[in-house]
Amino acid sequence: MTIRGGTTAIVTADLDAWLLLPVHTLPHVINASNLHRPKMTPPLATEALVVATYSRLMRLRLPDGHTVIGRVKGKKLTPVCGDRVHAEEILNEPEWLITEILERNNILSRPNARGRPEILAANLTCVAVVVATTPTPDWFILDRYLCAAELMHARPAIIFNKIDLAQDAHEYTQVLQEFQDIGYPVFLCSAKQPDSLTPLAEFLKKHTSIFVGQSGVGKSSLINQLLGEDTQRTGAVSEGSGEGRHTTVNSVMLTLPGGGEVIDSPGVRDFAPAIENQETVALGFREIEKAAQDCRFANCRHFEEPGCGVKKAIASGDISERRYASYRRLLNLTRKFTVDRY
Ligand SMILES: Nc1nc2c(ncn2[C@@H]2O[C@H](COP(=O)(O)OP(=O)(O)OP(=O)(O)O)[C@@H](O)[C@H]2O)c(=O)[nH]1
Ligand SMILES: [Mg+2]
Ligand SMILES: [Zn+2]
Repeated sequence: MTIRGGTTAIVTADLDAWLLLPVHTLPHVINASNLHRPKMTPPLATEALVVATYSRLMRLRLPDGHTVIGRVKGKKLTPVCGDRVHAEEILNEPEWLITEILERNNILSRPNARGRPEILAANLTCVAVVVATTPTPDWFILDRYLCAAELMHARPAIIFNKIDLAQDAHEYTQVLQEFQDIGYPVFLCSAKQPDSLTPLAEFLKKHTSIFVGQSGVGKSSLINQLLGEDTQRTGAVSEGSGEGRHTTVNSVMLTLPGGGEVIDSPGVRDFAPAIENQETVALGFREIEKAAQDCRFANCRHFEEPGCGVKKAIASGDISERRYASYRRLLNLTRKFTVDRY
């Protein structure tokens, strides 16, 4: 603790600590590097990367690698983790001011309760969906994340975690094989067995990734193991419900020692991508999109239309019934959101 100008400021080189503090104390948390700037130096303005969000406060990484706390200017801007922003130093204040979000390459979003898209993260090259032996995998959620990744032109990947707990691996191999057959990389991992993470670490090197998935699947545990230190808090799965406890509450981007950036994100109960119109849904299911080239009608939705290439591919076993059911479910959901919105 340092007393400065009558206010108590927490000086922390490790800014992870500030995320754990109550909101009202956050404005007083400042970076040690700020303190050492001579008072009369004119304020800096620069591009910065949002590496953590906590309501209207963000942790920013400056081009020199230092991190500072940024506050968002006005009410309209809503930066998310992964955003590149324009930030300005505020004279005699510890925080920086975020004045602009620079153009995004892509966004990961989902509809909020009112059906409007809520942006979860930006500028990703990979969406890594984590599933595990516990809590029980929800394959439909996995399909929807893969769909979101396809639509935002990010590389989709599947991480199957807690293989140390798998009593009977065969239980999962069939469905995981299905994903592999349509070209999705599947990494079998255990956060308790560091050697199991070598192929995953190699893959993540090239990417700015986000780890997403149900609460309790081990997103934060995997990231800690990849980092080689316990940076992220983890929490046991509830014995009663078998569900995770939503331990991670905000998105944080971390740099992996072997290369690559990865965002740890809060676990979900459900997920659906925000999709503008029903025609777009098939683009998120790569094998359906491929088979649709053979449909007689260009606007075929692959329901009961005659001459449907997708139905043919299901009959011949080239497309799995489960994935097709998933497509139908997401189509219905998208209809609900797009109709309800107007
Ligand atoms: N046996 C075993 N336990 C694991 C493994 N990975 C994570 N766990 C445990 O699973 C529980 C949940 O792990 P977390 O890392 O907090 O899960 P999370 O996905 O980050 O959860 P949220 O932050 O709530 O979304 C913890 O008790 C971990 O110790 C694993 O590979 N094997
Ligand atoms: Mg977590
Ligand atoms: Zn069709």
